[in-house]
Amino acid sequence: MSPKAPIRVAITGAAGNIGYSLLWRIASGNCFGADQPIILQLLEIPQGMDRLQGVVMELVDSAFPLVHDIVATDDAKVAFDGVNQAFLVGSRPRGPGMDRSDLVAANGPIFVGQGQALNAVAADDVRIIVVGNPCNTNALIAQRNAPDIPAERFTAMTRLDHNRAIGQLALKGGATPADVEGVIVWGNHSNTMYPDVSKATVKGASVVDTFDADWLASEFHNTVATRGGAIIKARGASSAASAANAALDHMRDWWTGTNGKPVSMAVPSKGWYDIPEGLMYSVPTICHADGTLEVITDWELDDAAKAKVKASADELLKEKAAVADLV
Ligand code: NAX
Repeated sequence: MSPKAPIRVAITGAAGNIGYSLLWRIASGNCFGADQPIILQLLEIPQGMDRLQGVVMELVDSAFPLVHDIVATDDAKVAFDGVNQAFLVGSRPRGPGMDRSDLVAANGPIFVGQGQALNAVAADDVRIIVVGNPCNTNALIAQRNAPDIPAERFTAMTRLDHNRAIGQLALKGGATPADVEGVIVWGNHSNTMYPDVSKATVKGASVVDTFDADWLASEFHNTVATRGGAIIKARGASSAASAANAALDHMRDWWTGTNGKPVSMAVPSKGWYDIPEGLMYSVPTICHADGTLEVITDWELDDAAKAKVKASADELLKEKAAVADLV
């Protein structure tokens, strides 16, 4: 069989903490397969270019057989030229005294420019994950500024929340993550997210039937929703390797398919579950091997779950209103 042609993979914020974990996993074939050559197209802001050059030197020194070329640039149109897979990681972190709406307003313009650049130069088959926070609304902004790219090619990352939920259930249940199935995180990547275990199983047994209901309602939910802050407190730095791992899981599943199993992905709502149309909202999503994403639209939600789904949608509506001029 003749070797595969390289695909172009863009990573923004490539000199940052998540980039530093993500790049090595992508370059070693963990995302797109051990036989899929890649061209890395790395974007930074001008102040990040020295750090990025250091990262490129280390990538060269890693001598990855799959890496056919590395582009390092501070120009989004160069980074996204012909790109097939885009990881939008770079954004401004939350500074002292900034609340969520300040963060939305500070980062919005970045995603206007990146959406426009993707629209102008990306490959026809481009697939995009937004990791940079607030990722759901940033993804919405990029998508609205890329009218020629089908909306469903834009997604935002809730996979870290999904993986955190699996990790907690495995720990509590004396199981491994592979034993945990059917967990879905709904909504915004924020503490309004809803980690739904109504259909989850551990070693085949229903979580709702076999786990302590109080633990599920309080400690489990809080641990998943506030894990990012707990990691900053313990480590003195925000989650980076686990975030990179989650981005990889999200894009690898989209690349290979999930064999009919749903995973958590924020995708543009079509109005299912009364989630306002267009919001980037995390829902149970099956990835098909042909690259299409299928949202499960008949998942049963009780009244309490519906209220949580609505609360997260309401938060996203507020974020959208804060950037109304950009979408
Ligand atoms: P870092 O501050 O280490 O790195 C971010 C990098 O992005 C920096 O090198 C910076 O120069 C660059 N950058 C900033 N603006 C840019 C632009 N316009 N174009 C290109 N590059 C730009 O942050 P890191 O720890 O890597 O986190 C990156 C983003 O991921 C943050 O927004 C963070 O909040 C978000 N996260 C999202 C998660 C999720 O689950 N969706 C979880 C982890 C993480 O908190």
